[in-house]
Amino acid sequence: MEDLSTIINKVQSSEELDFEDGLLLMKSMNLSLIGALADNIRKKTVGDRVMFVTNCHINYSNVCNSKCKFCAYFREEGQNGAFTLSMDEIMEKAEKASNNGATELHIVGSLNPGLPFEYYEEILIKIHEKYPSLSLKAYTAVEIAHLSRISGMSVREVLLRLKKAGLTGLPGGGGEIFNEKTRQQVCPDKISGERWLKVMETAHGLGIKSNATMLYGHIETHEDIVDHILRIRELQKKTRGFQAFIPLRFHPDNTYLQKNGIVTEGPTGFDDLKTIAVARLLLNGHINNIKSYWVMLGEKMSQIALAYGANDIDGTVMEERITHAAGGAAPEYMPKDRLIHLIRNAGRIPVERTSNYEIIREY
Ligand code: V47
Repeated sequence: MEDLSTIINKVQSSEELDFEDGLLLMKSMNLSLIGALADNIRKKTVGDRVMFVTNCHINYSNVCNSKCKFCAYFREEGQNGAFTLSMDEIMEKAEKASNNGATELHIVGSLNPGLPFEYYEEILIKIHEKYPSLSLKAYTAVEIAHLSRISGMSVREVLLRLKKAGLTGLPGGGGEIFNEKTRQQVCPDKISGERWLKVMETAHGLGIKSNATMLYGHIETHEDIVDHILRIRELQKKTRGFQAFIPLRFHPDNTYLQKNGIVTEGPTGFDDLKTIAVARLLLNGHINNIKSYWVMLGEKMSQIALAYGANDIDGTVMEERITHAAGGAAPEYMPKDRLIHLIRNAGRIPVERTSNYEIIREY
């Protein structure tokens, strides 16, 4: 087994881990040691609380011209299953979420060439007008770049307009994997990793916080994973605008990658836990919240990940479509009581939070 003693010493003396350290960790099979290191750092930095939010996803459309090879959610215009929600349908969903006690709406969709900037803006204005206390975590950096392109406004102007309309923060989607060569293979028509980071930098500069994601378990290498996390860390040093990091577990069903025999299976449990743990170790001191997203990891693995460096389990979610289109077997909705039960049974303290990580209630 490889020697991790230098890394153990660095972690214990709070020294920053570098690319080579990250690579050694990713290549290591000593999961219990890596997990224990990450769990220790988690305990030191954020304690025993595990955060969750009462939230609802609204996916406004699946008509998309990006056609990413890992995505089973998108449809072509007019294709069977293609949809775009009307404002009334969106308001119905917002009402249902509000009645169910949601404090956050996670609104994301697609790069639909038929929708103007005003559609996106109106969603926020209408919901914010009617439900001013609902936080609107809406539109990924990829959608923001798309809105800039179709409206002729700069990214800054787009963000300012959306902020005025009621935007609370940006979700972390669309990060995928930054390495240019790998990105070209899995999402050639998406903005580059560099541009994704630039949009986030602009948002952070305007006081709009965001999350960051990484899609793992497809064709990426260990180098790609470490590079991705470190690029997020570098931006975080500059802006302090990322609130959480979320490794997203690839689901292959119905995707181009699976249909063409490029990736036949999703990541194993070992990969899931190691990715969470390595993220905690590499981001230590920079991003405190590491999410184990139950929709993608499943109930059991997301709970176990709490012992491998994670301190946030996302939320009740209600109505997620992206993972479910790709074969995600987790339920559509996790009642608050169930989240609390899972957290307590991991020996931790359940804490309901707002979209921006303010504490609502400790259970
Ligand atoms: O951007 C697409 C990914 C993302 C697949 O910010 C897939 O709090 C797995 O970003 N298998 C959307 N993943 C989800 C997302 C997210 C989720 C929860 C919380 C937050 C947050 C953000 O899902 C996409 C893409 O990276 N994705 N297809 C798939 N087949």
